[in-house]
Amino acid sequence: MQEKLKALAEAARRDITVAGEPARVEELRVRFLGKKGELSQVLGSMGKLPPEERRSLGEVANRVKAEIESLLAAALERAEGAKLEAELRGPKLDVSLPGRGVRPGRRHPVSRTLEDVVRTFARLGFDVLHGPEIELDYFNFEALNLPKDHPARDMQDTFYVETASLGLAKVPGSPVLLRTHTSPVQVRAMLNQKPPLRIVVPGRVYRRDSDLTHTPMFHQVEGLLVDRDVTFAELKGTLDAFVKAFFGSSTRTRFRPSFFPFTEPSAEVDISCTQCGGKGCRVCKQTGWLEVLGSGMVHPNVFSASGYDPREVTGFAFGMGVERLAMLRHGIGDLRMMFENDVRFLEQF
Ligand code: 2NM
Repeated sequence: MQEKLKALAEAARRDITVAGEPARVEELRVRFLGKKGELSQVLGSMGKLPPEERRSLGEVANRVKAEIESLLAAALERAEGAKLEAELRGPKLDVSLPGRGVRPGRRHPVSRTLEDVVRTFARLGFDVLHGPEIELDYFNFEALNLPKDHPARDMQDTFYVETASLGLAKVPGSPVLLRTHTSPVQVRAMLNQKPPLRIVVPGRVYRRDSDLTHTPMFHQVEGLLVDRDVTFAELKGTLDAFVKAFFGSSTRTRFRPSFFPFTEPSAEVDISCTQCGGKGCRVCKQTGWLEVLGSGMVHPNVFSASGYDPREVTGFAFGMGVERLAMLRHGIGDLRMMFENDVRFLEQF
């Protein structure tokens, strides 16, 4: 029996001192000290021994048990320390890697273009004005000389707001809609301040239009200059100065007759192609020209509806689409990219 205990102690020292993991230490505790372990087995057969031998054997067994317990405790501490160190050193966390840093964001190409247009007109002496995107039919259409049967006023082309559900049913007379252009802000400006007036109005506008080249929301910058004796020559000079400042000093302009209900006469403004300089290419469809602005002399009816006397003042107005300008400027071929918010697209500007 004594021999068996010595052999047991020997085996325990040999195996426990080399146990490397906490799970292995637990396995050895069960093997040596568990209910059905090796020590229990030796002690189980002690019953048959005479009392004296039993006592001396008991002392030896207690010493062996105490030694195994302390071996296990030491092994467990060692194994857990090693495990923790392995985790800290392991591939999960490399504390020596350089940080990833925070990449700065940037303005959307549409916002940047809009700000550049506004800044250019600010340098020409224009004030910047903003107004509501939810408008009265009166300011958006009626005051701008758009007759009741004009196609732009159709349900198909304009987003009307259901005023009843908003508790706005008592707005006197005028339906409510999402503005289709920023011109209503200019009407509000004329109603609010006396001439002379020199303003640009940037902002979002809404039209029921959605295909390859149209989105239901887009951005416009419109401008208005009113004073005594303003002529078409000043319209041409101002827009030519804008185009040269914005697209480059070698850019040329061309004015073509056109029609808008709120201006008379009206003109489309083309610029020499930013891509080929006017020789003809894919971007300008071989014409050498790109259409970028609408313009004209403010219609007398617009002045009358806005509280200005058309016998005392004249003025010119103009408007442009910001998405289109941004696309021309950066050679972007697909309008939809402007609205997808894909960082791989956005971080190029
Ligand atoms: C355009 C083209 C021509 C325009 C007219 C006015 C107002 F309010 F003064 F009557 N604002 N903007 C105008 C004129 C806008 O955009 C293509």
